[in-house]
Amino acid sequence: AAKKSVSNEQRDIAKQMKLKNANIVLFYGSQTGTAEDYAKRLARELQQEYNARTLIIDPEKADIETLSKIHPKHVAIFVLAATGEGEPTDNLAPWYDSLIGSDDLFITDFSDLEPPSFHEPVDDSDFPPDFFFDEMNPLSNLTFTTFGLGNSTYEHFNSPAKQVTRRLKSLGARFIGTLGLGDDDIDIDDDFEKWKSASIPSVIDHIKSTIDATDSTSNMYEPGLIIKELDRDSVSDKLIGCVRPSVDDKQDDVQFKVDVKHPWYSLPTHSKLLTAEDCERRIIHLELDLEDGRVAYQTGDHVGVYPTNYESQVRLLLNLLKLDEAQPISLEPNPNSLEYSPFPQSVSTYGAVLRHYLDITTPIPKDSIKHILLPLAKSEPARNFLQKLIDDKEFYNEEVSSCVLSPGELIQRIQNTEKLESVPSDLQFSIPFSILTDLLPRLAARFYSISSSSTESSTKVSITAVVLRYEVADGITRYGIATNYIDCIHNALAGPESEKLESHTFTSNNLTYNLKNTKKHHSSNQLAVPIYIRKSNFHLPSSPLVPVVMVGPGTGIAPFRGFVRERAHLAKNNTQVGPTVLFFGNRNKDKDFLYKDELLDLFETLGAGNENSKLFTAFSRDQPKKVYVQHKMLENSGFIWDLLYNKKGHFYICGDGKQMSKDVVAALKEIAMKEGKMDDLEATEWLSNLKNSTRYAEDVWY
Ligand code: 2AM
Repeated sequence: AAKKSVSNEQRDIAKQMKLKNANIVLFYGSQTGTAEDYAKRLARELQQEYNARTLIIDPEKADIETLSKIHPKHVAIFVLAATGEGEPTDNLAPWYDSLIGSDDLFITDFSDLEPPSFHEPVDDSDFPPDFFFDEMNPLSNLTFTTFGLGNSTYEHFNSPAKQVTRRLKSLGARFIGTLGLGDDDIDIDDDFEKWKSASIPSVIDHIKSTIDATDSTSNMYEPGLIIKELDRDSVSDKLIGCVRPSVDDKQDDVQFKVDVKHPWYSLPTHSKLLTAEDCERRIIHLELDLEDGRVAYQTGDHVGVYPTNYESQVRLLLNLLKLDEAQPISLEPNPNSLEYSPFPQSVSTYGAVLRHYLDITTPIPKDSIKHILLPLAKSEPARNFLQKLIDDKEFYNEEVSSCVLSPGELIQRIQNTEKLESVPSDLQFSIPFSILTDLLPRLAARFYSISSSSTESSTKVSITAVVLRYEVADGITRYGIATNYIDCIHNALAGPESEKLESHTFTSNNLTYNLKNTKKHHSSNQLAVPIYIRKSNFHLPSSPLVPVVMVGPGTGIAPFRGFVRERAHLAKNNTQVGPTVLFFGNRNKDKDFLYKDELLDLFETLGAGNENSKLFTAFSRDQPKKVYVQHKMLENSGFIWDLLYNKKGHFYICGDGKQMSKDVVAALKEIAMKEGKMDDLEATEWLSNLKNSTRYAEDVWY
């Protein structure tokens, strides 16, 4: 076999580990940043509590072939989230494809690798690893463990974590600890704790000969970024204005791409409030321009939106940490740090970082309080308060989780505790900004099911979102970050033209947003929304003749508006279209019949071409007894059965996955029993066959 070798040092895992003297490498597969954050927190714990030296690697930024070069006395930890129906995340996809698809993948030429010099070789089994190399087991040098983040209500629960683990084992890698299958449907933090107790001892045991107990630097915390304040006049406004949510790169026209790390700044062109003014919920329709179609999508895909934080939380942190929002700063990676805090650009301002890069509203988890906040506390009252949060689960729940206490509010709480006990100001709790950038996760994109049709309008994408706000305690309201930002864009569009160009402060609910830095659309000074498209498996059948039955109450209507528009568009252009059936439900016909006139029109068109194209609605709160979409399905069981069973139609559900989708599936089974004259077992089997076929698709959220 040809010997494989790599030249690119930065993509070589073993070389990067050596550079950092690391004995544990953590790989994360992360879509929205959760798995990335877990990896980061785990790395911190391994450093601070076990003297390990860790390195976190984004699989997208490393060559999988170099897994075989990891030192046999070191450990790799995979923290892998599942996305969609149980698919790998975008940043894991290239590795996943090569792992599952290729036999001859791993490097077998180790000549470019020197034996490690940082620790005395303990015995003969130390490097060079080609000594070990075994053609049949190319990963026999690798020792690893895995924690997956998934949701058991999805068909393929934690599939990436399971598949990667199985494949690495089959390639000769040694698995230690247990396979952690975190379940978001129950309590993923708890699963993580259990997995750590079961696996970390084996990890530490494996690397113990490489831990230098005398090395006091290994557990010494160094911030991931070196942040310096710059002279205001030396920095061009242009640089500060950049808002790229993630690492690296110049966007040039030759290699133009749009993905999670390279959002497209889309112009919002049109928006509409879909609910009545007196409706307790606001549901917004927002259209975004994709311009010349350089950003492509398919009906049924998802759009990721990068939100901006609202001002009250931004100002709170600026005030507590005594920072000037307009102060230009440089952010450079700290070569001495084991922290993982990649930053997309080297110049910004305190204000821009807080508005666009950091998640400043998600509560700080207990382990971060322990590893980052506690060491910063200089006063007795602060230490006592933080220690109590760490030790007393109930106290933490009360003070932090149940009221969704933001990081700024927590810092304020600490400072208030100090004030009550007259702590002198020089001992007062504060956080250097560089540490704050380690503490807080990055602000992740939020996904929405696209509610437009790419066939009808390939250069325009639309979102249908309910503006999230809820009360957590007496008078304390919490606001969804992205949906309130969308509402703010809606309000900005509704305002006068002049404001759109000149102002950069906009409002939604009681919230104010400063969107100056997102006025970045090419050379113009217009508001732009950073987005990218995520492919889904939720698509119309390729033939327009195939019957489709769609169930989408609430904002679950989103992809189906796209589906229905697409089919009506085809029908208008003289294409024959098969039965198109939609079950839509909401609370009140007069208040939240989303896209009412539009849907009635579209179904008139569809119905004219096919008598079986129908819209069914269920308004739950228009009468004393709840009427839901599944009740309407049961009322029309013969019709549905004929389309699905006899005519081999496709079935789709979109919306709430906690209860609604389960109830709809139960109704489907009931229909099979009634109309197909099946017994319980036969109906279950029919349903499971349908679910495993391409004729069934879900796009649900929790
Ligand atoms: P409700 O809030 O009045 O109970 C969109 O949210 C619509 O879905 C609302 O009409 C809501 O009704 C309804 N809904 C709530 N739970 C449901 C369930 N389990 N199955 C179907 N629809 C449900």
